[in-house]
Amino acid sequence: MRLSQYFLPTLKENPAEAKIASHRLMLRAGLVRQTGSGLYIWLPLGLRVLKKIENIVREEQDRSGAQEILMPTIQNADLWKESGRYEAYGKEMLRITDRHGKEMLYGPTNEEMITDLFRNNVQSYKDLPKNLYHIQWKFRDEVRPRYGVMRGREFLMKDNYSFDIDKEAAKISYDKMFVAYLKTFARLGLVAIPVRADTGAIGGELSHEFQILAAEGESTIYYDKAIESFDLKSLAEDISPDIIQKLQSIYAVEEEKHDADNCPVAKENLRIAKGVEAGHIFNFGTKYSEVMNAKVSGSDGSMIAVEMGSYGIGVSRLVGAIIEASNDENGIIWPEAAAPYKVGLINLGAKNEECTEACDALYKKMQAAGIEVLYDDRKAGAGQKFATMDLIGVPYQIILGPRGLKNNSAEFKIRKTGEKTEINLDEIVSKFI
Ligand code: P5A
Repeated sequence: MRLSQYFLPTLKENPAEAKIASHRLMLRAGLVRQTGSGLYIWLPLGLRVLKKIENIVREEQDRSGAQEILMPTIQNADLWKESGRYEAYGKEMLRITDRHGKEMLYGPTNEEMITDLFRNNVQSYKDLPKNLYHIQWKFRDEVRPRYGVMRGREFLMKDNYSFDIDKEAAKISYDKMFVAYLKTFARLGLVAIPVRADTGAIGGELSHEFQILAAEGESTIYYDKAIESFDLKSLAEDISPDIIQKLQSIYAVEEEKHDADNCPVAKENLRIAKGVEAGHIFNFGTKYSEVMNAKVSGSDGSMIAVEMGSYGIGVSRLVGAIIEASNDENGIIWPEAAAPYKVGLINLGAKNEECTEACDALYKKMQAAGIEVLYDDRKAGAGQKFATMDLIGVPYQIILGPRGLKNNSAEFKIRKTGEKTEINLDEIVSKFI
């Protein structure tokens, strides 16, 4: 993409309404624009990041054996009346009436709809286990939408739902998702601490939140420093049952659950940190299957209410969470996996014909090699170009000017460390593939 043609409205100044780094930077780097309370338009650059994250989430879901479906955003109120949550959900639910006077709602989550899908289509224990997911926009009329996309009213969630014949099988499904989450966050370059959580509006007994450590996170978590020995950022392919068990039993809780007098962790081993809740998983047994009559026939012919779980990742929240965990005074620092582009190519001699020709040729070569490159071909000053590229935060920069061109070389800069080296023009493409 050529920056001269890109719809990238960046801001020089910090927007007054943005209180935390990720919100500020998402506005300044032209990722999103607000269009109403808790409502955001995703601009080209932001949408690329959102899609990258969505795809990583999808790949790990598919790898876990979950199957993708797509349910609508709008739901019938009837199903929620059946489960008893229509009243219980309260003001956070956006209620809508259609032209026939039928009560509808914009889905804040999909337990009811999927339980209905399941009971209408699965009849036997032989068809279990099943695990279905979708990646779909949700709406929650939050009391205080804030921090940009981190607590929006409309937000993108990956949510899936598991169905099992008994508690033992349900725990296996829970653990599979636990592992899928660890892998997802590790691939995004994040440290996500599994924290034992309350089940709130979703209900049930067993639940973990995945908290990403970030200085300005909304949650305060208390955890045993032993968790640091797990190197959550670079988890290996196979996560053994032993590791799952250890991670699930290590002390890690939210502030409300921490009781200083009865804490099992010695004071010197206790860590207190701020976090962003990026994911939340629940095992809620037969809470929905009982009331909604989602039963299958067992091997002896008896009807059994299925054991269920639900699992959510805040896909749009993750964009903010990653920035929160990875930025500096100059802007965003994207981990490669989530970066909108891998390389930023800066033409320092946009008014110099020879230099522009060389940059154009390099840009074409990189594109042909499949490298995702953002090309700053604007007729602007060097300072402005450096600032923009740093603000956007692509992991690598290639800076080419008339002087370097004489030696057939450019500058190669790593955004994260600021480290700069010289690179021969002929070696650039192979560096990135
Ligand atoms: C699990 C999947 C659920 O809704 N039902 C289906 C369960 N869980 S949850 O914890 O309430 O939400 C899952 C994740 O969604 C993100 N999230 C949000 N993101 C942005 N803005 C919001 N207002 C918002 N609310 C929830 C979080 O990442 C949460 O972990």
